Parts: sequence; C-alpha cells; structure tokens
Amino acid sequence: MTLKLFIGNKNYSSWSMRPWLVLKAFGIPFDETVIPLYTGAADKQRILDVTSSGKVPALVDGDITVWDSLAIIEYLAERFPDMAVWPSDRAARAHARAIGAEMHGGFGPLRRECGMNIHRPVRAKMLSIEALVDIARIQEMWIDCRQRHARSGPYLFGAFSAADAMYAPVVHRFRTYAIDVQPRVQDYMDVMRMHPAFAQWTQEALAETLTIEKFETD
Ligand SMILES: N[C@@H](CCC(=O)N[C@@H](CS)C(=O)NCC(=O)O)C(=O)O
Repeated sequence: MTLKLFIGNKNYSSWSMRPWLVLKAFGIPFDETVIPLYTGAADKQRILDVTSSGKVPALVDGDITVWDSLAIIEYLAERFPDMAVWPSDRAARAHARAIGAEMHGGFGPLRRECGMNIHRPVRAKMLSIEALVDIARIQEMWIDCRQRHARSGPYLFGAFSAADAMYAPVVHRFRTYAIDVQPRVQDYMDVMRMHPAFAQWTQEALAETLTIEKFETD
C-alpha cells in the first residue's frame, strides 16, 4: 500500500518540508495531500480526520498513522532499513540524530522571528540577540559537520541524510532574511538548493497562490 503524506502549504510549512524531502530524496513512493493551513474550521477538520494532533505533517502507512516530522523520519528510517536515511556509521548517526533533535526541539527565537516564507522577497530584518545566537550555533554545527565529512560528499554527513532534511527550512530562512553567513555555510546552502528534492519543493512552494496574512507581516 502506498504511503500517504499529509502536509501544509509548501510555502510556509517547514515541518512538512522535512519528511517530504526524506521521502523524495530516497525515492520512496508516496501520495501527498496538501491541506491549506489556518484557512478555517473545514481544513482544520481535514487534518483532525487524519491525526488528532491537529497538525501536519502526518504519514499514513496502511493502518499506521505517524504524526510529527521527526517521528515520521524515524519511522521511515526503520521502515526502509536499506536506505541510509540516517548515516550508516554509528558515530555519525548519533551526531546526525543529535543535531536533528536540536533543530526539532530548539531555535525558538529563529523560528519565531524568521518563519519560513519561501516567496518572501529577500531582505534583512532586525533580529533579537537570541535569534542571532541561534544563527551562530547552526553555522557552527554545519561547519563542524562539513569539516568532518567533506571527503564523503557535499552534505552535512557526506551523503544526503535526514540531518539535511531537518535543516532544509533553515536554508530558506538564511536566504530570505539575508543572513550574513560564513563562506562554508554559503557553499552548503548552494549545494542544498541544487538538490532535486529541495528544488522541487521550492518550485512548488513558489507556484502556490494562497497566502497566510499573519505570516506576511515582515
Ligand atoms: N512538532 C510538530 C510541529 C507540527 C506543526 O506545528 N505543524 C504546523 C504547520 S508547520 C501545523 O500543522 N499547524 C496547523 C495548526 O496548528 O492548526 C512536527 O514536528 O511535526
């Protein structure tokens, strides 16, 4: 039975982007359903019909429903053990999971102040010290990963993995909010933007016409 992924608007839904990228990047077949966010009770009900969390993303695999971006990625890693969704080396895998968890549970100031909005015209914005600390931490982690794994490929852990998917929305945020990044970070962002799955999501996000006013204020 084909996997079904329920996601929000591609322009805004950073949590949806992450498992979608994993599915696409690893060539796992799936059907996707986009449910527009914050449009009212009917669309909210469509999400609730899939998951009582009331949030996307959610993955349905037969009679198994998994919600939450990171739980879905872990489910995919377990469901497709032959694909290196996480790096196959144990130390690298532990490191990748740690930075994935740090993204999932942290960086509140950056997430609040620089919401993913792919069609936002590129321009800088005044950010809090806390958001700047988040940005410095992410750059430090990316550079550390690239230094360790430069020889095995251009992504955080060499080959594309769930760690890249977890940080993909940050690549959009750094670009649209004109964050002044270090050259090695820019190189990584350029590599990510060339990834076919990342490029496809971006193109489809830009083709969306529905806007969410509260995310268009800055
Ligand atoms: N921790 C969750 C967060 C999911 C989440 O906040 N999703 C947002 C869209 S990106 C949502 O569904 N919002 C709709 C709502 O709250 O009504 C995850 O990682 O999947």
